[in-house]
Amino acid sequence: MNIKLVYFNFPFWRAEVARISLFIGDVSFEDTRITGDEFSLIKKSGEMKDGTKIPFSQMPVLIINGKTIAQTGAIARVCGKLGGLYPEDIIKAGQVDQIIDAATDINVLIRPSMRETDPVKRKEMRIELSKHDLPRYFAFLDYLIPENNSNYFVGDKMSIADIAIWRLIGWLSSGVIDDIDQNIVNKFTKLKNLCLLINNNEKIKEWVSKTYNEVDKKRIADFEKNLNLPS
Ligand SMILES: N[C@@H](CCC(=O)N[C@@H](CS)C(=O)NCC(=O)O)C(=O)O
Repeated sequence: MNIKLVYFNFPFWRAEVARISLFIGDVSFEDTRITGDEFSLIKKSGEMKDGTKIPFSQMPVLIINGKTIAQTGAIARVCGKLGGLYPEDIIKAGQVDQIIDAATDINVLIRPSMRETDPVKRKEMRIELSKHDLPRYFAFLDYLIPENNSNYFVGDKMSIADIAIWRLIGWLSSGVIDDIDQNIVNKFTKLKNLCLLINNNEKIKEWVSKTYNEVDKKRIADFEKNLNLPS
């Protein structure tokens, strides 16, 4: 199988959930990282330089044996299946899907503040997100982690749901987005423990050490420090 994952050169959850699933499953793939200029061309033409069609002109895309698949959730499921991080059981699969869709919802909540150019308005939006919208979603997510010893969202095994939320929260708490509280997850005990569990997974550590630049490695280390602060 010929697999290529196309995204930008940073560890955002939309791409990481797919990259890490393939890495953990030992599935060989081309980890293609495009520049802003290459993306501008894609947006104009709807395709890559080699003629590969990019549906919706958005990233990420997965190209398997020459066929393109867009949309983060669809890509996460395909890579999760290939990497053994997506349950076969139909109910468990639905439980994983609801978390991936929630990650998308959270992303959609944050997007307007990313596009706001007025710094005063942007700050107000971020304060509102930190106070209300994000804690509301985190409380839902925290509630969905069962009270058992595994601490994963579904069953007793890491899935794409855990990786997506770990990376999304890691990004939100990394300080990259001004005015979002870096300790925002700390009072949600199960969610915080989930993030610690994934941060300390040996394969995740290997991936971080292999592919993250020094700035992103430091962000992961700071994330760990913040997660270890008292709730
Ligand atoms: N619905 C898409 C949204 C993907 C998305 O918004 N990707 C961003 C990059 S993180 C993008 O391509 N933005 C440019 C645009 O929408 O024009 C998905 O779930 O994958």
